[in-house]
Amino acid sequence: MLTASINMEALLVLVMMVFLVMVLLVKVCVYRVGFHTVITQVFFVDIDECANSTMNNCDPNNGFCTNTEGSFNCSCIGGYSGDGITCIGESTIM
Ligand SMILES: [Ca+2]
Repeated sequence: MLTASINMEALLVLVMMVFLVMVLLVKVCVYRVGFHTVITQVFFVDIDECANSTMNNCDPNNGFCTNTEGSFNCSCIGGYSGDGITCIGESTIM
C-alpha cells in the first residue's frame, strides 16, 4: 500500500509539472503571436497554406501567396492590383 501511495504522489507531481510547463509554453507563445491565436498556433505548428491552393483564397491566376507564422498573406503579381484574393489588371494598353 505504501508503494502505491508513493506512486500516486509521484504521478500527481508529474501531472502538475506537465501542466505548469504547458501553461508556461502557452503564455510564451500567446505573447509572441498576439491574441489572434488558435491551438495550432499556440504550439507553433504553422500550416503552410501556400503549399496547397485549396488552403488559401489567393487569386490563383494573378495573385500569389506568402506563408506567415499562423497565417498567410495574399498579394497581386506585378501589373495587377487588388487585395490578393481578387487581382485585376491595372490598365490595358490599347
Ligand atoms: Ca502559415
